[in-house]
Amino acid sequence: MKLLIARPSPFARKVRVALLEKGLPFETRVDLPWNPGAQAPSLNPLGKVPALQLDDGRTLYDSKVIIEYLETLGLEPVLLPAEPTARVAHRQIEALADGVCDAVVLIVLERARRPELQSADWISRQRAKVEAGFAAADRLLGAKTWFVDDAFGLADVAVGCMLAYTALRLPVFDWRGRHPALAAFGVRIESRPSFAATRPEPQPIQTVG
Ligand SMILES: N[C@@H](CCC(=O)N[C@@H](CS)C(=O)NCC(=O)O)C(=O)O
Repeated sequence: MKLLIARPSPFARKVRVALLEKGLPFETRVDLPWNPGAQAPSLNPLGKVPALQLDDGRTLYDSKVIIEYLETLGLEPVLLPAEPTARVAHRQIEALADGVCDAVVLIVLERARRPELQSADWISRQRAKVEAGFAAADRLLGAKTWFVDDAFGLADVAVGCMLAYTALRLPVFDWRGRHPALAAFGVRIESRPSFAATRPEPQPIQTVG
């Protein structure tokens, strides 16, 4: 399997973590989908990473679909339990974490525009989503170790990726000070080998617009 990623991408990181957790061998290709000459459009009509090329010739895109596929392989650990209530809870928290990451991406892109084109209102709107998303994640975690049924799973992977990505791209947001339980969760999850091996790194994007 070949996985197209960008080094900072929280969506690609979710898939990298899932592959590592399940012990599946894969080859990584690094792209920068925002820049001219990116490989992503040749694998995903939406021009986004991650995209996973399977050995049988199929290509899967969108992290949620890729992880759904990986789950069908029947390998431990199970990240998405079959039991409906737990499964929906994992998916809900994944949607929350991915939505926060989408908002952070929009802030990064807005700030990459020429200063006279940037909208402070747009940035504030996205920042409000980030802050509300963190508050919701904090409430959902409560005093637990892991988000759903106190067993490591997809919700934890998604929130772990959200925390590190926000720390990288929006360092002015002091979520650790505001949400100590999430900060402790971040330390806990980053100590897993799958997380330690996939820490997000910045890649420069060219000015947009
Ligand atoms: N819903 C998608 C989101 C993927 C996504 O937004 N990836 C970003 C990088 S973090 C991207 O490739 N963006 C390029 C673009 O929008 O042109 C997923 O979960 O895979």
